[in-house]
Amino acid sequence: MIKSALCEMLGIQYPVFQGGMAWIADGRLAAAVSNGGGLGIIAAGNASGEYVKEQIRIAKSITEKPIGVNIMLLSPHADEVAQVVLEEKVAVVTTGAGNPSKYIKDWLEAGIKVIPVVASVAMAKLMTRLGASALIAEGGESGGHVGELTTMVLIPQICDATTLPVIAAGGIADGRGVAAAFMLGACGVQMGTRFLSAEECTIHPVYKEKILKATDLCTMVTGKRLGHPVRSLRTQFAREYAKAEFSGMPDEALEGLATGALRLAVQEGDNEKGCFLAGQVAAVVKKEQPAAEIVREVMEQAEPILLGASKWVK
Ligand code: TUI
Repeated sequence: MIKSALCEMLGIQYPVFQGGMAWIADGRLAAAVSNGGGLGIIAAGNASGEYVKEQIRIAKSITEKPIGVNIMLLSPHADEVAQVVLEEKVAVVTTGAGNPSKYIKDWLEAGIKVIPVVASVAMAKLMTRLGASALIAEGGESGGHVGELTTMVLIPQICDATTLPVIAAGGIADGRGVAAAFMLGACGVQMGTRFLSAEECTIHPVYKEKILKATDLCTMVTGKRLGHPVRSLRTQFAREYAKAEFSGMPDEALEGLATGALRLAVQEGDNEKGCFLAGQVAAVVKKEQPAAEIVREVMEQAEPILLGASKWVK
């Protein structure tokens, strides 16, 4: 099986991260991925430090392998969670939706590997200068909070801008995507949407069903007007939100519309008021299966392609 520099750096078997999806990626999902040889990542999202501590302990009770925590930097609890990861000495911290500069020194001194998500070359250069261990370059095909550039365009530019290992994210859900990411210069991948179909992923059955039934044009981006564009499934709620964005509705009312919408999707499967975050690649997610099988399967698919068995190469 192919290995990369990332496997050695983190002591993992496969260069596959499970994305830190708010409300979704808990200690059990993360532990299942880590037990499967990838890197499982607990999402802090907007949750408290106490919640994150509990999830880390749950994960540690299920696996001895390294686990990560993702800190969503727009969260009011980001400082608190930053402290919790220090105390709990998790192996890896990833960050998203902002600039983690002020935390990096403390995390590195505690022996934690720091792997920020970057969506621009400027941020990649800054994180490299501050001593980050690796970078996740996430293209706008991803679910949730999205940057401007696509994965295809972003990865080569980030690879040119840094000497650090680059993990590609956004639009990757199978071995073809993994192989493509490696061809663009990445040495690992992060997948979120693909793990929504994991058996250990406890989203509401309605959410899972929507992912398994998704087709090519099933996602859309909303939230640009307030400066936080988010990709989700094109549901009745997403369409109505988009309409409200263009209707001149005041900012506060628009914010109110979105409040709690992700929890309603994840926990209640609420079709009317839920926001079902998903990447464009939802359309290639076809079946429910154990997380460990997902990790192994994508790497088994990628290997022959990367070893030169592309059907297009004569
Ligand atoms: O963070 C994500 N995905 C997310 S966060 C989230 S929760 C949320 N809810 C409502 C509004 C916003 C977020 C749902 N999905 N992915 C990682 C990611 N980070 N993508 C893009 C970025 C990013 C963007 C800007 C990273 C750094 C950055 O820097 C901006 C700066 O400070 O210069």
